[in-house]
Amino acid sequence: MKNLADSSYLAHTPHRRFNPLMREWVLVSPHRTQRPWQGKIADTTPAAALQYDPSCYLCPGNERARSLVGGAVARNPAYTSTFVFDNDYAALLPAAPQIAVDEAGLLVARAESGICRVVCFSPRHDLTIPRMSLLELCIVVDVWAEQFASLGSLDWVKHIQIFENRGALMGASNPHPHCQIWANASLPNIPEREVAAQAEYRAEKHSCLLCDYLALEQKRNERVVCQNDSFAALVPYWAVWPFEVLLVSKRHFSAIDEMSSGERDHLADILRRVTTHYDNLFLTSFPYSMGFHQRPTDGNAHPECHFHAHYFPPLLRSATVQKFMVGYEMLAGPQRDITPETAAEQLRAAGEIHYLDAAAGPSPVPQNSKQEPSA
Ligand code: H2U
Ligand code: ZN
Repeated sequence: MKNLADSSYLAHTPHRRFNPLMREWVLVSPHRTQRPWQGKIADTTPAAALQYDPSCYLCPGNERARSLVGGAVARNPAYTSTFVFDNDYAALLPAAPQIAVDEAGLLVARAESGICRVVCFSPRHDLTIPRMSLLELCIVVDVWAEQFASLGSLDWVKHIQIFENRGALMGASNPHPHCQIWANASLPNIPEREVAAQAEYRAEKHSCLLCDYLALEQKRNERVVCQNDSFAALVPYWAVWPFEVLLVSKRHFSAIDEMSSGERDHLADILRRVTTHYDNLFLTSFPYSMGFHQRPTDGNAHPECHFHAHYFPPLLRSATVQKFMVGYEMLAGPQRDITPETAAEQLRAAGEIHYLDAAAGPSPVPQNSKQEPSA
């Protein structure tokens, strides 16, 4: 049998890779990358042009859209930094009526309560994470930490999902920089699987799955895109999306409320750097869905949980050619063409000076910007 850890061999032959967090396989078909493409050309995601858009329901001072849950239409305050509000179209409501349906184990339903919020990262309509200053991003990280702590302190809230959809291709409803937070009373499917996998790994090996994985990745140094003192961003060995990134904390902790102030600054730094690599790859405002995976807020310590974030971007080989999760993926399992090693190499080569700054020539260090921590 070939040494399957040898990625030069894996670069030319179809194979399966195992995702130990989800405990599922991904099919890798690197020999397919040259196939012709006459399919859909996706719309690019241009950067928003206006600093303030009078028709944007997230811009400061503007009216929001009409609420589904009734009541007057809200107006945003003239906010000057990060701004959080309860989602007017919340997918979950705090006091869901009690429901328990079970007919023969086939028609099964349960009540689900929750709180949904929207976080505007900046009053500026035209910014995105790679275009914000480190200081502005540190404030966003602080707000996430506050939200995690306050929502998590509610005794019925068992899980908090912070996530960002960026770009129309990923379903973002508005280019204004924002994310969502959904807190709910039960553990959703994907965190449930990841927590179970981490718990089983810990029980069996008396160590942490992501600590061990990160140590391996740092030793091999094939898939790391960028890192600072507290975080590493890498294309995971088992990536499904072409340019998927896993952001892993270097220290073992289970959630954002355990981070030191230095780690919060480093999180802001790495978020900006990862998204700059992304924008630079195809010289576009790179679409993605990203989110953090943290310990469930069920009152248990969850020492098995290791703080991390996933970036799932849809683009495949240019700003206009995307990967579709259809056919085999819908009916059988995930599949990718370019290897994670090639994807990491391309992302690294895309560099850390944002292409819009590079085009503008050398610029002075922006005010409000902190020094980047050493890599
Ligand atoms: P997305 O771009 O990821 O869809 O997030 C925007 C959220 O903003 C979305 O969940 C909410 C939508 O329900 N929203 C409001 O709460 N109020 C509004 O006036 C419009 C949009
Ligand atoms: Zn706006």
